[in-house]
Amino acid sequence: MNESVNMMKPVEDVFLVVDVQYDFMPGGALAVARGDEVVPVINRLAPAFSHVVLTQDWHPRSHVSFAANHAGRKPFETMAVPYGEQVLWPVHCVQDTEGAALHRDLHVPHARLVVRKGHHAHVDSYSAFLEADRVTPTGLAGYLREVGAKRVWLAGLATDYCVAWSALDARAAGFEANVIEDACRAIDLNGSLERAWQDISNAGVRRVKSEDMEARGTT
Ligand code: VGL
Ligand code: ZN
Repeated sequence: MNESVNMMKPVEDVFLVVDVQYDFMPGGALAVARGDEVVPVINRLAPAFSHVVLTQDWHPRSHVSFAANHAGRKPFETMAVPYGEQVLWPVHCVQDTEGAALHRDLHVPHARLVVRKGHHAHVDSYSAFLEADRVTPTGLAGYLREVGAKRVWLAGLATDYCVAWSALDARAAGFEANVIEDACRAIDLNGSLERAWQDISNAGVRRVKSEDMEARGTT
């Protein structure tokens, strides 16, 4: 137990640690600049939560979001798909590959649940709650309600994609949502980070810093 961090209420606060996977680390297939820096921050915060949920981006090799699966398309272009505009990414987080593994230095032995998302070949899922078709649930909202969660604290990768979408959907599902900004790093593609912070604040998601949580005992 890290004594600089006060215990939060046992069931109401959930730490949601998003996609701390090798493909999002420097040198990975879809590298996020300084993505590895989130690991020690998350490790420091995690003991304050009795309830931690991890997510893992977990795609089949045939996934719709991979540029390589569309003739003539390149990574970071967008493409119209039945549920809207899809950013085309380098092949990343393929199920059961080393790139999809959680960072070995992530130390959250008490995490109770790992939500794997993006497993349908034809639908992406940035959000830990709802797939990109905006109708298919992952089951996380139901799980959190059933265990009595009220507030979700988000960290991980990437701020402007999976963290932001998860925060917005947490809020839409009726949870209070807080993004811990220094426990996240962004991809920042064509202004996506600025847009994500805008959307986050418009939706009533709070933006917090880990040092403030530690100083105030969080909530
Ligand atoms: C992510 C792009 C594609 C993320 C996942 O974890 O933010 N971004 N797949
Ligand atoms: Zn992905």
